[in-house]
Amino acid sequence: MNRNAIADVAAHFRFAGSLEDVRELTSGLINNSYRLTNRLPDGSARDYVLQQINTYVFKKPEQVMSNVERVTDHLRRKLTAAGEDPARRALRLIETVDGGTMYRDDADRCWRAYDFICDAVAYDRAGTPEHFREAGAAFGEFQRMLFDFPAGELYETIPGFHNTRQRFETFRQAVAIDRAGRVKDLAREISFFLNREEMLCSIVKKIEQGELPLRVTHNDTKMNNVMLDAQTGKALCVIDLDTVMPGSALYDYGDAVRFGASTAAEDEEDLRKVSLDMAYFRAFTDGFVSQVRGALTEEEIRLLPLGVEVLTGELAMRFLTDYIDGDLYFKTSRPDHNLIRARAQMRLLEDVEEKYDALCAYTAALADAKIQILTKSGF
Ligand code: GN1
Ligand code: MG
Repeated sequence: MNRNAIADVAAHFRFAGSLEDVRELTSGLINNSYRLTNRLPDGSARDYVLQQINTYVFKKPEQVMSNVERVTDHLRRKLTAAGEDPARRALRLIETVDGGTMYRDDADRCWRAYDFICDAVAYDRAGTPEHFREAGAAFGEFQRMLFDFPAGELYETIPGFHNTRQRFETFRQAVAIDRAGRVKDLAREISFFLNREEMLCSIVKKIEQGELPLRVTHNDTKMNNVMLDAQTGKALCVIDLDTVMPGSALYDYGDAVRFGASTAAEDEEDLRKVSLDMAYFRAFTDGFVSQVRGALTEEEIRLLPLGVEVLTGELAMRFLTDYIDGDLYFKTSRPDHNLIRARAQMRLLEDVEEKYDALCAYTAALADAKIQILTKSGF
């Protein structure tokens, strides 16, 4: 959208100062995001993020906003109680001129705005394992701070988002309908998923059987959804709260490792470059577990690697489903983009499968360490 159209939307929010600059932020695959720079009367600048919520993906944007309001309020209260300044540590929504948090324009587009977190960076890929440890700590802290939030009170903004059984149904339907006439070339890819159905549905099954508890989860824990302080490299804040919902801690952990510990981009075409980097895996796991000890059960910590397998396979299948549907869901920048993404995630899953025993040995040791610590402090 052009600057004037954005300025019209911005006029519906209680921003300080007057609009000076608009830049599009392009890293997300779902919403359209813009960074606004406003000039204040005293000459200083103030930055905001203005986002158009993708209502193809989020059918009930009011429910998204209700979740975001409640979760950010909770985080702000927690941080304040812990003696921290929440300004750069939790997202803050900007009120609309009507006193709400979302503006619906004449074309039925839905908009919301946040303070922009300044002097902070979000990486598409962690530059060092240390950065990734910070991301692990940020998502772990997020999980811990929301430990006492009533998960059942949140709306399910995308029903069945990580319900892989439901995802399989959608996948099968897409294959049967073959809307874009692409199925004929995809026999190998399709059987890849059908051969892994049991593994991919195992978290859902454990939740149903009461082996895994429901928690407040972020559900989109890519490294670029964590803001790090540009100077210190320390984690500040988790962003993109649209998919905060009840879910399993394994989802958040698994999706983060899938994205951040991969040696290649999510849409790498050269599959020889795609693998799971063990140093990054260990770093994230250390950061995450350091924050969630006591909040997660020992069994959850032990099972974390299952989250990596399931979430990698799930996203691979989502990309392939969208390719079969003719690219309706994810933004793409070339005709076979979703197929390339699917293949990269399939390759990554194969590598995770090869390393699975090593991943489990690592989290099992951390889970055991927890018992020791608790026993010691019990004396
Ligand atoms: C989407 O919003 P964004 O671009 O961070 C998607 C995630 C996928 C991710 C893959 C609501 O995330 O589930 O893992 O793309 N979000 C939604 O890059 O579907
Ligand atoms: Mg997102």
